[in-house]
Amino acid sequence: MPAPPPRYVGQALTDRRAQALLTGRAVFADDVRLDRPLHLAFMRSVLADATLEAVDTSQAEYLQGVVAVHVGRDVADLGRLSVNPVLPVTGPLEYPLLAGQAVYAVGQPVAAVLAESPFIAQDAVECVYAQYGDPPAGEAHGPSAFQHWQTGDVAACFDRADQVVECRVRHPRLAPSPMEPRTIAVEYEPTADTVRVWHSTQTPHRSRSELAAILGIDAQRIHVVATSVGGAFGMKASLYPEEVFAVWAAFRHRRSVKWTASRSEDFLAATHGRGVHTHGRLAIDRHGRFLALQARTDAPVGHWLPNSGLVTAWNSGRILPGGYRIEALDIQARATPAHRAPTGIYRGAGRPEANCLIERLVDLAARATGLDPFAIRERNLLGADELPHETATGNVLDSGDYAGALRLLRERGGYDELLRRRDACRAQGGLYGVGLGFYVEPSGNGWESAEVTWQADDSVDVASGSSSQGHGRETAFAQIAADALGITIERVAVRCADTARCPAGIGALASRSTAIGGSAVLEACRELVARRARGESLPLTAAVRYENTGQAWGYGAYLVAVRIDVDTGQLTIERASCVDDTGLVVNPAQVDGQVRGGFAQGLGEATMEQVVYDENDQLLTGSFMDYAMPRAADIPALDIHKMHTPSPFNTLGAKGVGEAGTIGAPAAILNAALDALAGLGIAHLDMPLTPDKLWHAIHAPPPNEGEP
Ligand code: SMO
Repeated sequence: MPAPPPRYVGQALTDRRAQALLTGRAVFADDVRLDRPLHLAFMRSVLADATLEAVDTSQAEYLQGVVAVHVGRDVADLGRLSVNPVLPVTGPLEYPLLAGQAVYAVGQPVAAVLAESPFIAQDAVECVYAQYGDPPAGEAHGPSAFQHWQTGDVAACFDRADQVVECRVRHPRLAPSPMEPRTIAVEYEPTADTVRVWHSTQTPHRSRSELAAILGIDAQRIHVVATSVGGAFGMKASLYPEEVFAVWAAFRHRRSVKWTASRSEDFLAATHGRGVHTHGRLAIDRHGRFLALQARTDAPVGHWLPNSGLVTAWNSGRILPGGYRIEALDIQARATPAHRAPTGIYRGAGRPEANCLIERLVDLAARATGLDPFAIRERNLLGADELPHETATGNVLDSGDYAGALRLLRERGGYDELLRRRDACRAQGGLYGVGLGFYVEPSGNGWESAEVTWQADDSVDVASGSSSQGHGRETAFAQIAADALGITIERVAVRCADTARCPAGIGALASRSTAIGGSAVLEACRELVARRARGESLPLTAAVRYENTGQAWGYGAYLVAVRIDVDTGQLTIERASCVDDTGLVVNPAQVDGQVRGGFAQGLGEATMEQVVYDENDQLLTGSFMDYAMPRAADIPALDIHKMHTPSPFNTLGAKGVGEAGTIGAPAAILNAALDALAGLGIAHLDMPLTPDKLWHAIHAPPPNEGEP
């Protein structure tokens, strides 16, 4: 039976959960009321690199209301977190819940207090004393990783090149900063000796399986719920030592346990993103064609690796050379440990790093050859007829019309008009720049599942293994199911992120959930339609484990015009537009929301956000007083345009868009700012482009800042 024409897919329906979320009626982990829970607080290391000689808990234990104080040896024999092995890794893969013989970063948990109130727990933390000794000799403690991709005769290409351009891009280290910090509420059930865990996570099923593996218990004893999660951005993709400790403590003390990180605790000990340093050289022939790319990327890692702790380093290398046709490649990606907070995926997760490097090089190539920034990209991007295209770094770019996206952006973004404004501004001595950033966004690979039941009363229950943290997944999946089954959407109920009520799945990360999780829902619904057509009667259930046949590569481009105030160094975005090809769009309001949110975070990286440590690896940006986040007033209007080339590699045809803005915006803003400053001989600046940094560059360009 052919599917009926779509009625809901493609509609900008309001998020089903918007009312509850916006009026404070959604239940987040910290809202969960438990019966007499123990409240957990951590005493954390004040040093980045030291031996831990002794921890004195006696005074803390003496306080009324303190139930227990634990130190490293109490939890030393537990298992380790598993790590996605996208790069070969060397060095220690330790995962201490509480520090053992040494501390490896400021903020690392050293002791844990369990008390009858959060205030007593916090007071008791002040009464735990650690005695530190000299750091163990040697290099930074932690894992490292390296990979080298090579194809073609790179040296020969550089030899015969007409021009070679070179640059570095250093990404600031960023704090993902979801509205809701890390939170966990563990309800202990004494009869069965089981727990129900409300965990603010992107990966509820993995949270359950990892908890079971680390604690060495049967996963049947753990039920994880993550139905309301207040943002995550990659920071909640992994399970934290503090969270594992909370669950361990519930079993150990046979009591419920609650822990909610303070904002400063998240700055200190939740994962950071970016911090990647990249360097590249691009060889160009006399027609402005790219011959070879040599690139080095170096991503920081902390002393322990989250599940996706190698993904940023891997993506920063393997996504090169983006959508460009370059025959000879020499790409090295490295992950290097430091005595700092762990790093993990943060919205983009290596995609901005790869794309910013190539887009800076392409802009320098345009300048070197005298070609227009649009023209040189169109000349070198893979053509629609060249896709699917397999890259030397092991990717298959699936589908799209890259040059078409640029043509659309050039026209809709008013490029010619922006150039006229630039000329007019410059004629009056102003600093005005126009910048372009093309990007590709590989979305996640692998599987998701769905269980769809068509009830006898014609209502439908969709249970998905995927999840969401403000994405509106329940609405999008209802749209997909209603259309596939040919019923009204009100009859479709969707549930996600509950390990007892949903089939296993991965979760919401890597721009994967609609493409893969949505395909699973679609496949299950199609199966039901086919079975009904064969005469089976209701109720009917279809359970599908769906695996895509390859990654969907969203892509697009951002065009930004900036003005920089000569007297203050303040950068103002005069105009911003984008074209994103996200394949099939289920809900355009959700896609626009993702694009705008990603743009805001991309602008944050480009212009203000930065985690700063001093020379002793002490964190200097431990609160929002010191770490600048973009506010609504900082974010300009963004003109969004779309293209719709379906991905051939998943049933739905959708492509990821969750990270688009964080990838495209920094490249475009950086290119625009350096276009504005080109007349002053400034060819290089590191993000974030703060007024202070721009003012100093304008008024006293340091002699070596023009060199890569
Ligand atoms: S950085 Mo994302 O949540 O895969």
